[in-house]
Amino acid sequence: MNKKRALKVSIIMGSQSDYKVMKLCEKTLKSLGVIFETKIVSAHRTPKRMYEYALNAEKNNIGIIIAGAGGSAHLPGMIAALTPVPVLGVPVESKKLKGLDSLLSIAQMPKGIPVGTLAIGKDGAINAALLAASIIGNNNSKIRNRLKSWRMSQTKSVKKNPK
Ligand code: RP5
Repeated sequence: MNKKRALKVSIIMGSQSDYKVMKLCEKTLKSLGVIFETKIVSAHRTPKRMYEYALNAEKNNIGIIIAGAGGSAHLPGMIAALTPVPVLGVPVESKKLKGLDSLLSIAQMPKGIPVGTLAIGKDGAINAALLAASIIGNNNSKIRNRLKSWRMSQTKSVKKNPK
């Protein structure tokens, strides 16, 4: 790992079709000024790409990986097995089982290889980005302060009355 450069967040997804959900990670990280990259890496369809990506994650200055996948969602767990870089998993909604398959595939990791699992779909994608920013904020006061402001505006946006 290159200590002089700021650690980036790496957003990966199993398919182009996941991007409609995972682009919310990009939008959220952008709004907080967090450096990120985005790639398609599939555990099943591009296993060699996945292996190379995970083995080079530390060297490529990646501080947190956000991995989105749907259905039999092995990507986050396989990546976590190949690198010590922390992995946050976003279960993408699947056509047949509405993402319950994705959620269970990502959350039910055996002890020893953790994946921090977020909610299914768009909420999970946004929260993965917020969580990544809050972890990076431990060593980056600018990001920490932007996250505090983000939360303050969220609080202000909640009306007192429903009408
Ligand atoms: C998974 O299969 C992907 O993460 C995606 O959510 C799902 C369906 O992929 P496509 O058939 O849309 O390419 O690997």
